[in-house]
Amino acid sequence: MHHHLSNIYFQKARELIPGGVNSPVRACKSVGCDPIFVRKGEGCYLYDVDGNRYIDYVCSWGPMIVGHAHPEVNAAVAEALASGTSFGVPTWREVALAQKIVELVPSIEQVRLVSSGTEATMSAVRLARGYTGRKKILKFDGCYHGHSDSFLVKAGSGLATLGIPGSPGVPEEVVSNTLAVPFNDLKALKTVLDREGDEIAAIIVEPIPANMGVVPPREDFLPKLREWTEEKGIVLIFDEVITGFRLAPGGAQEYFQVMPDLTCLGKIIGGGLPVGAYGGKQEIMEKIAPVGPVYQAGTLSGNPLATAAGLATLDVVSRPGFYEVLEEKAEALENGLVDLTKRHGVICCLQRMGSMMTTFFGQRGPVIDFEAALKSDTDLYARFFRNMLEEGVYLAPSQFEAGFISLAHGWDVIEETLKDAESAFKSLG
Ligand code: KE4
Repeated sequence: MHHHLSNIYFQKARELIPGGVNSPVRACKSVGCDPIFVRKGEGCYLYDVDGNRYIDYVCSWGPMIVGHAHPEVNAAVAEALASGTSFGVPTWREVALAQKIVELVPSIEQVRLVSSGTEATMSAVRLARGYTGRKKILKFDGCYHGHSDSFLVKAGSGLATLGIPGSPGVPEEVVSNTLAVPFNDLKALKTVLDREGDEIAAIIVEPIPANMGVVPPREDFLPKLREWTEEKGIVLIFDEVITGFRLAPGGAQEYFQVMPDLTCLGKIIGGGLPVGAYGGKQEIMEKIAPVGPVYQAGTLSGNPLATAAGLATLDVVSRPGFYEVLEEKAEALENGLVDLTKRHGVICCLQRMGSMMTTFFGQRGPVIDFEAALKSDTDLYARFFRNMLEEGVYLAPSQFEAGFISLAHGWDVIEETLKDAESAFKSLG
């Protein structure tokens, strides 16, 4: 397959846009190739500008759980579009989407819609600081919560360390209140909480980290996190931007039956259009303007087209059997891939939760935290990525991301993927 037109677009894009992309991970730098440019998506397929077709396991990094250009989603957006695109005045769809989220996400009593996951997490942390009057926050190495300054800290080394900037442009003062400890490390967490737990406003966590690759929590990790934050008066924030409506209608908190104080959502609730949300206990949410003093705002928050796409998507995922079928297909793909790696002597560790999974190359596993994930053979992953692209399968262009399955991935597509994967494994050499 050739990528002539993609290459022409990429060349032009690099003149006009830093790195030729509007989000760094799309640049495919870590997998040693130039990005394809997509002409359209349909169901589980992407079609690039050169006419190549790919089975898509990125699903726009999670949102497209019902598949690309789902007829009900498209119809809902078209209907909203006919009445205008934005008003800056409350609309009925915002109420309907808020209602759906409150109904489906167990711990959410009130919710505020925003336009991205970053806005959701940034606002939730500000709210927790305003609610507790405390300054410090704690995150876990390898978890990603969007690109607002407080979260861009370098991974902690072993024990908890005060954050040091993880990016130029982030002042030390900003991250000096951000603590970071290894995920799944209750000992390190306990040490920090004993030392300064009563100065911490919030602990924010991806209940199942997907941004270092999929790393399942130890069985006692989330329950202990809940217990200890309760004891210390710390606001527990679940960043469910990925796991929300991915793992179950009620996300990871329903799956594990651990209830946070605040939840951040994004991706799936916008059905591919820009929607983020944060919500939780009414007692906390009431601190947000205009009811309370903690300020947060957004011109396009609750946008009518985005809420239309989100509502149609949540309608589809709420139907009986949706998650069961997704689970069966994901399990079949997992079993098939594991079998192939054994048959072809490829050392890797596949970790899956529901319809999200990561194959850590060069690892026998389990991969329990960021330090372990970093030991992956990223060159081998890059070669597998390029081989699969050539076979017509589009994987996450980074070892440290999750792959996703959608409703539109039929059993024939799972079979086709396994055939392509066998060829890709064979030509790893
Ligand atoms: P956005 O601001 O990109 O909508 O959401 C930020 C965010 C927050 N929390 C979690 C758990 C997330 O995974 C994300 C964004 N995820 C990345 C990929 N894993 C988005 C892809 C990109 O940055 O282009």
